[in-house]
Amino acid sequence: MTAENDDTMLGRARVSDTPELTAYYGELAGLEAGALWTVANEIEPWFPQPKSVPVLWRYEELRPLVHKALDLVKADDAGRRVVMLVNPGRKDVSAAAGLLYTGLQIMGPGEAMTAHRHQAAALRFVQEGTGAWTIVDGQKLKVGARDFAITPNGTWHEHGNDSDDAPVIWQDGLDIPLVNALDAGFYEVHPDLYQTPGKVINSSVLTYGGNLLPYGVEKWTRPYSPLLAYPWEPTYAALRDLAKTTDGSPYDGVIMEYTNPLTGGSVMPTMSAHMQLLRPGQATRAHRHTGSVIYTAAKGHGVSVIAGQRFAWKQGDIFCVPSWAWHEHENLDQSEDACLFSFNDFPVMRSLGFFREEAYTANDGHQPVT
Ligand code: 1HN
Repeated sequence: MTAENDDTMLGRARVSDTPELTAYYGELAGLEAGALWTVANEIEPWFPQPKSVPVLWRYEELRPLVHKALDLVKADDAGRRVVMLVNPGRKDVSAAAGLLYTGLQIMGPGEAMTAHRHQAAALRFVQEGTGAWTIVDGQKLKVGARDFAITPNGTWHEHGNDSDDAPVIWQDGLDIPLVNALDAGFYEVHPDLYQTPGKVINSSVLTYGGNLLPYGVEKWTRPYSPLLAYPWEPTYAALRDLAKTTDGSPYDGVIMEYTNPLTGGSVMPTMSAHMQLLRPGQATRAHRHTGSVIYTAAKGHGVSVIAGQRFAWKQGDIFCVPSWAWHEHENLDQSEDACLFSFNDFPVMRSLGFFREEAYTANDGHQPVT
């Protein structure tokens, strides 16, 4: 018997219905009130009980349907042409897991969309295509496959694809379900519909991308990273270099966080992102923590066990780890490394004092697969 259904236990609600109580509950309901003990165990669980379930979305299966949207809707009619990934337990809030939203956005050759801004913060991880650009608060950024970019909350943004022949598909990650859970959402269309970008492309990468603190630039006072894009090549090189100096984490392999270069903290106040490298054949040990994570296989192929379920992934696939779910990863290639991109809500969990982490100690650190 587990603790949560042990109704003999003192200190937890254990009141049985009687005709008098049922009538009493009816009287309370009539006054928009209720008896706490009828819901206490549900609203104060022993440990997190996420409605989100582990899910893997196969890129190979989604890609043709994402392409279909190109013919079916104009980008600006749709606002954004996105196929969102919906957790079966979180359909009501359009979340992929917990309070995180994700989707695959496609932009056709030559397409350009109008600018808007909103309370939700966004991030992008490019799946394919060479022509992607975005303008974030007047800064034009060009991003290629496996690049990571941020659109912090409140920044004007518009996107497009300047390739003449190939679509761009990138993954959007947003904290919309969080913003909506807190009833804090705002949305505005740009008064001129389009921004006028500065002349220098990728200016924040040129300013802040070099491991050196620039002098003589405008003092940065905003609560998010001044570096808005993180190209794949230096990210991968950093992981390979780190792998030469350390075994890394037993749970995550060689893992690095995309950081605000001025603070060393997360890129934005509500969402953080990582890239991790699993050595050929490496199998990590299981752990769990509060906070939800959405992963994208950036390189290679492997398998992750999440809450006892086995999910095989290859480049492009997206999967989620709900809060407090045991999880471990394995690179199935014996000669090549594998990389996982991920984003999460850890900055929220940490700043509210909700972050907890635990190692799986039984069975050499590996979960039984059901
Ligand atoms: C948004 O602004 C974008 O700017 C993509 O590309 C997806 C999903 C919900 C709300 C705003 C974008 C979005 C979004």
